[in-house]
Amino acid sequence: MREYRGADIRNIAVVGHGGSGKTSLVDALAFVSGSSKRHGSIGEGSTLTDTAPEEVERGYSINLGCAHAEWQGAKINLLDTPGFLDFQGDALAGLAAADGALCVVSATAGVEVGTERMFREAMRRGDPVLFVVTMMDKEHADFDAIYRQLRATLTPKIIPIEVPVGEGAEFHGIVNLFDETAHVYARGARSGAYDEVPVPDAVRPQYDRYHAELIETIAATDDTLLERYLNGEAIGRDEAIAAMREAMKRLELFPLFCVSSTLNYGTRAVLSTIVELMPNAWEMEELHAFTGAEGTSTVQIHADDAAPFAALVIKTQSEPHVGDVSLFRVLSGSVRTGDEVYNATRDTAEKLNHLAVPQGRERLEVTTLHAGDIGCVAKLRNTHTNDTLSTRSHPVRLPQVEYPEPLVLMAIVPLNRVDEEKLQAGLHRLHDEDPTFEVAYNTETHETLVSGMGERHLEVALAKLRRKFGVAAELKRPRIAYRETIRLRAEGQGRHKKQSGGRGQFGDCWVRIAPADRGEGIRFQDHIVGGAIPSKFIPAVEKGIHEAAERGVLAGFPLVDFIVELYDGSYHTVDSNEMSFKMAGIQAFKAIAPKCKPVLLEPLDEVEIVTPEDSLGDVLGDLSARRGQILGTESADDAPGTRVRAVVPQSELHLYASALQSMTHGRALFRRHFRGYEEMPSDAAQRVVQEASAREEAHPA
Ligand SMILES: Nc1nc2c(ncn2[C@@H]2O[C@H](COP(=O)(O)OP(=O)(O)O)[C@@H](O)[C@H]2O)c(=O)[nH]1
Ligand SMILES: [Mg+2]
Repeated sequence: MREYRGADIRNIAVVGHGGSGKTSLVDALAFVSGSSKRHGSIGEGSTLTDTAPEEVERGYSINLGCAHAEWQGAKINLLDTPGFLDFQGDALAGLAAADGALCVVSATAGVEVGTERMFREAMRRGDPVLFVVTMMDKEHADFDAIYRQLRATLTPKIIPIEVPVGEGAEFHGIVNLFDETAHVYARGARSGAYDEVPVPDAVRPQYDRYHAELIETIAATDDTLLERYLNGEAIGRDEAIAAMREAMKRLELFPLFCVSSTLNYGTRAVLSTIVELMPNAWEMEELHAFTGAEGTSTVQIHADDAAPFAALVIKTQSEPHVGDVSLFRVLSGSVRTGDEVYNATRDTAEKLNHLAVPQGRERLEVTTLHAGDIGCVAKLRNTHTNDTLSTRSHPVRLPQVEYPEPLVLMAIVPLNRVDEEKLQAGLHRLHDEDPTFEVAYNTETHETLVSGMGERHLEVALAKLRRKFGVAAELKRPRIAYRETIRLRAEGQGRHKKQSGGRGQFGDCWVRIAPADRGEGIRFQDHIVGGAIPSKFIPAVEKGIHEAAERGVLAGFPLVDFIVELYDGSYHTVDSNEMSFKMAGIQAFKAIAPKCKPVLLEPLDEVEIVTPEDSLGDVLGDLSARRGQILGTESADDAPGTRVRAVVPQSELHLYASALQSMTHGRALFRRHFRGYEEMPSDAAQRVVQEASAREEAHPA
């Protein structure tokens, strides 16, 4: 592999809805450039970038994949991203590592949720976008219709720079609107080779219309060009291209293409256009990175070979027999194979043995990588997704990819109890690879909880656990960490007395229990006067009450938010000890708490939803069926639709993300976070109490 410098590198994220043809396009582009030797297919599981068994089996992308196409003296790094929302973490990482996006739209499905979402994300990042209509060979493919739909739903700044010759089964070429030539493909050949011919008569009217529109649109982005255009002067190809390139950087124009990846028609034109119109790696916007361990000051990062080395790890992935493979983008400086670098995020030294560039799963070894390039390396010791690699002499931490918070929560248990430790280790490795997959332990319900972007995400995590870490596990509906509290004040005695042969046990206390504010926990007050209980035994009473409260009185959940006043008691000089007073504390709690009108508390989340207008009624109705309390609705500013904020019991939110997506056809945005505990309505509480006593009967403690 040749050495490439930033000016000859293009980093392109291929984004769009799941199933729109991204992986097939990446494969076709690498193949038609000659950089990949075979033309893979999804059906055969032989594409460059869908190589994990989980991807081959399911037929869709899960992990960020990276391949490259060497074309016209440049190297195009293609970051193939997963389209499903469940795996959007990797799609966001792909966008973050690229300087521009290729937004893929299927000629038959058109604009879908994932198209919109990824286009908006690219806009937010300020990245230029090329649109590609794929699957032009499929029945009912309709380029004009897709073009109109794109303009109507995404932006009117989309403009075709080529048009198809034929559509569906008749698709056999493209006409380039800049060059006034057509590429016509021999039927059945899939090599990507074509004949260059004059614009066929059948396409002439379409050519004239689109050509005029293109030139007028480009002229409108530049005052001098516009003046000449209005004076009726011709605008040459090169100046039109130059103006388009600048307009793309300002997000004022988005060119549109069409291809068939299966037949390899139109793919070379996509490569040439990427080289010609997309920014090179040296044009990257300046970044600010934190210096030193405290990260108090920042330093500018330029794509400059002479600057100190700094690279962001976009993705790590552990593979059986290979170990961890880290994919990274060099943002400044260059690096040579065998170099020792410094992971400033974790304060560890790492050695870059066998530096390589990825071609799908294959790694092609290189001696040097320059600023702006994307490379990979295996077997780093302690480097994970989103870490920065730099040098000991110039340690920096680069801005990290911001991942969305997980939306779906499940409990996980190993099928075989002896695998518990392996399960924990595997789960933490999965989190290191994929920050949108989180692991936690709930000390109240004693469950290991995993959370992710959707059910599919968690199911794939199970499959990875089994394959990579040899643990079979299952997902369960998580238990809700209910709590109990009291509504009334009461008092009473706890007395523990035992006389069995030798030394006896004696503890006696008088206690008052009263409600406290939500979130106060247990507040213990010692009001003993005159040494009715010696002070050394008082902590034992408190301990006993805590222990008893932990077991609750209604349904076995910890009882919280109350004040305990210890106001009297008695002791025995010989028989009293700490144990006896702890027992007395337990007795006191058991005797008094039931008289205090105990009630159940349930955990509530605050949820924030952005829903399209036409689903608002359904979303609100569903929230109230879930005992949700609407806090407010307003029109959203960051996405089309209405923002709804509500407080909903956690027990009603199980798999809510999935329900919401099916209610809104995948167009809703959703966030949740823990809000606090509130008293449960009595009918709902009744059910929880009944379930608890049924559990108690089945498995007595
Ligand atoms: N006929 C036809 N099918 C295609 C084309 N590109 C992709 N496909 C098929 O569309 C499906 C989805 O493609 P894939 O590349 O996995 O889409 P992705 O999810 O966006 O990566 C697969 O079954 C592909 O074989 C194309 O140009 N023509
Ligand atoms: Mg894919």
